[in-house]
Amino acid sequence: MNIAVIGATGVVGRECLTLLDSGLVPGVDRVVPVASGGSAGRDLGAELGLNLKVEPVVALEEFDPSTVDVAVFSAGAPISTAYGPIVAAAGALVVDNSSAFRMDDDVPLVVPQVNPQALATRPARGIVANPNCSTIQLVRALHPLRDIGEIDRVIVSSYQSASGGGLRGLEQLADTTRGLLDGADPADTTAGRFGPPLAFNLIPEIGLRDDDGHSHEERKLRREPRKIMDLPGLRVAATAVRVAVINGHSEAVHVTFTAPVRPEDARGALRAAPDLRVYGDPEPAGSPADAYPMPRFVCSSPTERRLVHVGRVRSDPDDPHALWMWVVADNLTVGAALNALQIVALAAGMPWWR
Ligand code: 11C
Repeated sequence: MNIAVIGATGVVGRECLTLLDSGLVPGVDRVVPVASGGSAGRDLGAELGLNLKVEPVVALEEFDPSTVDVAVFSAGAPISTAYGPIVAAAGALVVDNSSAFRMDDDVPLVVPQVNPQALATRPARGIVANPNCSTIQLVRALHPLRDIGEIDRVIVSSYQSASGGGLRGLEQLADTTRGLLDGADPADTTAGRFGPPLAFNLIPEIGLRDDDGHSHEERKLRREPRKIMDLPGLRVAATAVRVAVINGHSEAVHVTFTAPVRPEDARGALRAAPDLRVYGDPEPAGSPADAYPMPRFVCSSPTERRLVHVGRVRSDPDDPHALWMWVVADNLTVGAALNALQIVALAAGMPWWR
């Protein structure tokens, strides 16, 4: 398989190269990193210390899509909108990490652990959409709960890290943190990647607000799970918040079922799900990092970074039909690069794969 990574110098593109290096997708012969012209010729394999043979970076304008079988796009919605259909028309399967095509009826929106059947036939437009990072970890935790009852309503509050804003987001957090520790004025509201400074702060708005006051991230958290889980009428409401965490998104999730449920049954269903780690009762906590998932610990272990972590599964004291849970995952890995490459691996195992 010849695979191109579009946006290879960004945080998700680099994560894709690192995961390819680990052998996540079997049978990869050739890796073509593609980025803006300013990065052309860079040796990302050497920069990232990879064993995988990665070709020098190709400028997007010079990229020949007819030479690859798959192109993973992680360069933002405008680039995907402009180049995705061209690359698909040249015969490559496009796996798109942006929001450009996610809600299009003829583009499957896929989380391999949840709706692999969406790839049973080759996507009509040659494009598969990778969901938003906060959606992926949410549906990975919700889907197993369908074994214990019918889900009626979900209310989620997200605590999203700076890396969700890419390299510029990470820089803004680092710069504003350093500035405050060096004595900068905490009342300074100079706009940056996230609008207000993120250091020692949180910002309760991610993406543009609509007329009803919901942000773009909140709309994604409502619409995407409905499509992936094939539950068009599922009631979902979200509050998405950017927090001063380097990497790893966290979510407080309240799930209401149509009949009474028990936390122990929910934990059992979650434990049976693939690539998901469940914390707490009845397992004793060995260290603070084993008591419940926290982004700092989840994202500092190469193995934990590949899992969805669920803790604090508990009943709603006022509603026997409802549960609370706390869900953490690495947004660059589980929430982006890993899911995209698992889509590639799933597609490559399908009868329609050439
Ligand atoms: C964030 N979820 O944390 C965003 C990043 O639609 O793929 C990913 C945006 C997307 O800001």
